[in-house]
Amino acid sequence: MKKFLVGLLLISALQPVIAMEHGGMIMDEKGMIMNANPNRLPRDCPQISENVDIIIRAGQQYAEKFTGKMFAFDTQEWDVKPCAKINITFINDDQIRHQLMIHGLPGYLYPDGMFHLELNGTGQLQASLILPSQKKTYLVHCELPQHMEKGMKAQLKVDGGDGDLPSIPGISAPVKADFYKTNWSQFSLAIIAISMLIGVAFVLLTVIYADNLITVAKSIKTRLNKNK
Ligand SMILES: [Cu+2]
Repeated sequence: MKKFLVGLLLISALQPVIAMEHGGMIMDEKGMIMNANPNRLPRDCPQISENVDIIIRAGQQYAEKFTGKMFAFDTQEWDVKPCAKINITFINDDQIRHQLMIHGLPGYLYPDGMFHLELNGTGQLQASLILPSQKKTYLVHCELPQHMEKGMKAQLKVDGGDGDLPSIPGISAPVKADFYKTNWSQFSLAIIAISMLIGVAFVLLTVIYADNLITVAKSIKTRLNKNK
């Protein structure tokens, strides 16, 4: 009975630790790290080939160079060697929530094939992952509604990758191009009408006064010749 109670006490004492480890997730009020993997080697990797430190910044300011986009990472593509260990520093420069999710990873190391960092506002997180040897392009994005569509999409290539993903800002063509309707207000229509009138008037005046213009041009030419 005593042994049983001691056992029960030990299990309950370990419970918070077990809870923290559950699903490979570390979470606090600032953000979350899910499925970080700093030391387990993929099956096809005898050892880590290289250590790559990557700083990835997220924010609206990084979307300014992409027409029609609202959110972006500061870099849209990374290329690493097979079996590379990537040490990511994820910095959110916005005051809103952003994620850095990498998809398509092997499920035996990364549940749901996913590595996930998240910051609820301005802040910074650090986590590592080890990539398999396969020549592949992994999707990197923020999964908050409309953030990927509005530009928060990038790609992580291993060994040059197996092609470009669509709709990567500045890299690949969008699957569905943005369409911006023209806002035809009375003011813009008036501007167009006035511009057309000026254009027509200019042509008409040129035709009507063609003789006069030729005379003026001739007199200027004569004066210039005299001055020589
Ligand atoms: Cu986001």
